[in-house]
Formats: sequence, C-alpha cells, structure tokens
Amino acid sequence: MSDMCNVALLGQKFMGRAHSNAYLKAGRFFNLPKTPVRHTIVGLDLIALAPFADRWGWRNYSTNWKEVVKQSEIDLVDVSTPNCMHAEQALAALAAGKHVACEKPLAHTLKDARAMKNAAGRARRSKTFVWFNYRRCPAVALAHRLVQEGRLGRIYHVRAKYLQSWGKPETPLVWRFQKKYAGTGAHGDLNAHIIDMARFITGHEISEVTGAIAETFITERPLPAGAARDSISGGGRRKKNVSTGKSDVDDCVLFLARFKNGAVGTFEATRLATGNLNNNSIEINGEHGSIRFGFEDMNLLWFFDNNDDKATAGWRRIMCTSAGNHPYAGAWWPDAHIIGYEHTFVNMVADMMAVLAGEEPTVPLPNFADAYETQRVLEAAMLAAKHRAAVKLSEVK
Ligand code: SOE
Repeated sequence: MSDMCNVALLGQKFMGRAHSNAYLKAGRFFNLPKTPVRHTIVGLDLIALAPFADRWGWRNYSTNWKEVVKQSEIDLVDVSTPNCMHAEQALAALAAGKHVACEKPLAHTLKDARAMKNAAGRARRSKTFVWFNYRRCPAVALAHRLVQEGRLGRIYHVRAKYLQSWGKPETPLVWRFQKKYAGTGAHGDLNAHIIDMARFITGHEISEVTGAIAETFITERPLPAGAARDSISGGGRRKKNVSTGKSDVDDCVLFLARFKNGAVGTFEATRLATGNLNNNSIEINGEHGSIRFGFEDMNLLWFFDNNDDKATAGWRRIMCTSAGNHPYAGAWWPDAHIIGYEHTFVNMVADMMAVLAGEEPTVPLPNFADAYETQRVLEAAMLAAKHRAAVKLSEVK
C-alpha cells in the first residue's frame, strides 16, 4: 500500500481554503501513516485557480472535474462544492474507484443522499467520509468519550442550537439561499451539524420528530455582484436600485425530537439570530452528569458530575488542551495554547489518513451511511414543519 494519498479537491471557495489548509498542515502536526498530497485543485473560476493553486501548494489545477476524478493517480476525491453537486460528483468518483470525502450536508435532497449511501455500500474498496468537522473539536470528542464511559449515565435531554446572523435582508442571494443549489437553508447548513453532534456524542439515534417550524422571513434578496460572490454572505451592503431574486429556503428551522433510548431533544438553526455570529452549542443532561459545549469557546468543555461532593459540586470548566488526556491535544500546542476552527479540519484529515492506512481514527468518522441518518432527520423535520405533524423516522426511508 502506498504511503501517499493523492487528493483532488473540488471547490475553491470557503471550504476549498479550509480543506487545502488541512491537507497542508496535517503532516506537519501529526505523525501520519499516509501523507496527503495536494495533487489537483478543481474549480470553475479559472482566473482565481492558478493563484489559489500557487498559494496552497496544489501541483495541478483544472476546471474539468469529470476528467480529474477519473485520473488513475488520484486516490481521494474531496467534494467541497455547493450541495446540489455532491451526488453527481461523489457518484462519479466512487464509480472511478476513489475514496470520497464530501462536505455536509450529504446532499441537497434525500433521494440524492440515498443514492450516495447505496453507491458507497456497493463500492467495497472505497472509503467515504463526510466533513462534520465539529466532531473533531477536542471538547466535542471528549464529550463523546465521557458518554461512552458512562459518566453521564442515562441520557435524558439534548438541547442543541446553531445560531448565526449573517442572513440579513441586505445579504445577497448567494447559492445558500436557493433551493435548487442548497436544498434547504439554515436547516441543512446548520441543523445538519447539531444533529450530527447530538448523534455522535450520545450514541443514540433520533426516532421521531414530534413537531417543527420552518420559517422564511426574507423572500427577496439583492443579486450578488463581482467579488461579493466569494464570501459566504456575498459580502457588501445593499445598494440602491439593485435587482433582486427569490430566496426560497428557510431562514430558520426549529424542531423537537425523541431519541430511541427515550431521551428528548430540541434543535434550532437560524441565520437571523442577531448578535449570534457562530453560536453552535449543545447541552446534554444525563442521570449522572451533564456536558455543555459552545463553539465560540471551543477549547472548553463544561462538565457537571452528580457524584461530586454537594458542598463543592458545580460546572467544571475543562480546558481541553492536555496532551495525552484530551483527544487531538498531543498534536498541537502546550496546555491552554488554544486551537481554532481550522484545526477541526486538520484533525479530520489526520483521522482520514489513519482510516485509509487501516488504523483507527481518534474518534469515529462519519461515512455516507452515517451522514444519511442525519439527512433522514433533516427530512423528517421538514416534513413535520410542512404537515404540522409528528413524523416517525421509520416513515422516512
Ligand atoms: C455558513 O453558514 C457556515 O460556513 C456553514 O456552512 C458551515 O458548515 C459552518 O461550520 C459555519 O457556517
């Protein structure tokens, strides 16, 4: 088995940068059993591609993804394009015998997600991965470990929210606001992350969405122009007399859920929570203890242990930077020399390389089958909102 992994990355925008950085840095910080090679970057913006390749150290660049995913030298195809492209590109890569790492949500429709899951199941020699990067915050990985060790006991409540505020009326109509490209709005973008985190940390599957609200507050948005297209929010402010287009995805989705073990949960995603920039947080309450995590303080895990002496019991503020004690911490800096967003992607590349070399990842990696379960919950919530009714997961195949 070669100790190199030639990567073709499809996508040159926000995630293209996050993933390029991760492939660049993983081998600098981790002792990898396989080295990712930045072989080819693929994007549509030819003018920007050459400087992008140069900046991030990609050996080749191309605008033709169909040709690149078939190249014999490529081992891993990384799909970091808008949601509507995931299925076609991932299916082509699997058909060409490649491993595939796909951005979240798995696809823009349940039907496409199912096709991806089935194709991955048939492609026995290919590994699949989905970039649910928040699993790889050391604090989230530690929460997962504490639950597995039984430190929380029986899980009663999950309280998860992902609040952003960039979806204001003046924010241009980038692809994330259009159903044909994104599938859903805040729901697939943000609820996907917290559903994955809840499933990952608790180890329990959701069995029913008991009720949901999906709301679109802003239905017309200015059309993006020029360089504004490059940032997630389309940059810029609303100018006078600009043309507008229809925003047809949810700005927020809230739902209530039951888990198979009997636990109950609340989930909330929005792009209109003024003052909340990237507030991705989760609290889980169990019989013996609770955990609390908020991404804006991502190095911290809060833990309440019911077994503590009553006189001194309280929420412990755990700085998850202790090498040998906290997941991933040994690869980074001395205690409390904290890490950030990009490190979650670097940690993920290290785990993907471990799996491709036949080793265990630090904590489980989601594959297409796993991400399909998250996609089913997303679908159930949208159905519950549409029909104003409870939806059992067994009805969503
Ligand atoms: C934009 O809402 C976004 O970049 C998401 O697409 C990411 O998945 C999330 O991690 C941060 O916010």
